[in-house]
Amino acid sequence: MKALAAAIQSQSPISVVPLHVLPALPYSYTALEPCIDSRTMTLHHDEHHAGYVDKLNELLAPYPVLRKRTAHWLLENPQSIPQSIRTAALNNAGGHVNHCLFWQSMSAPGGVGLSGSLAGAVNDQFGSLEEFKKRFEAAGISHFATGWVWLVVDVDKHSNGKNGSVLRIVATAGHDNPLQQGLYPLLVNDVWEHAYYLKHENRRPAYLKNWWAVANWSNAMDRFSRSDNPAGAPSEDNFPMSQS
Ligand code: MN3
Repeated sequence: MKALAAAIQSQSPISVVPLHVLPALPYSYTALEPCIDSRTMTLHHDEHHAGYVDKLNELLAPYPVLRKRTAHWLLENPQSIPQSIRTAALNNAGGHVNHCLFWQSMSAPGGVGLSGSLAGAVNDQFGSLEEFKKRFEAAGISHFATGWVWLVVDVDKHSNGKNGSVLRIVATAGHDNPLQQGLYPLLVNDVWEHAYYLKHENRRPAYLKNWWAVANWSNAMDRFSRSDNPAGAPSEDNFPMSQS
């Protein structure tokens, strides 16, 4: 706060105020138990996610123009990032964006089930919800090393009314995000070891299977309903990822 006060006093640009912020979890650290333990949630949010936010702010500090851009924008405009920081900025912007959606992709056990148009699309694409879950788990199990597994919608096909083939399961490495491939994410699970190792140790398949108890279908259905906008799906949610 001292630095901020000094900047205001000297009428310096607001560059001392970090743009990207760590949002609070939308539930308590214990809310996802017994599926995900509170110690894992605490470390994952307060240390891992916070670290990506801090590092992103630090990397962008010397670049006033880039500092004004959202993390989503950075992911979708990599060529605008100086080469010297590009890889690190994308990794940390992705870490920020992906974890924000991950927190929103979960809710306390016993939440609403899949229904409506997304249920129809899942049945069209995968045959049944159970078959979709199997394939999603398989994608997470077979993904080598660190990464994420996603249910995404092909926005172009969706907006053209081709409902039979709009959904896909994709896995991404590191902190890559499907937005970088023109795909809009609906639901994501984190398959980095830090997401499950304290409870499940090396048993990633058990983590993936248990995770359905906390999958937030309500959020996925809401995102699906917004993803057929011909102008393109909104790339940033109403989640406080950055200073307004
Ligand atoms: Mn993580």
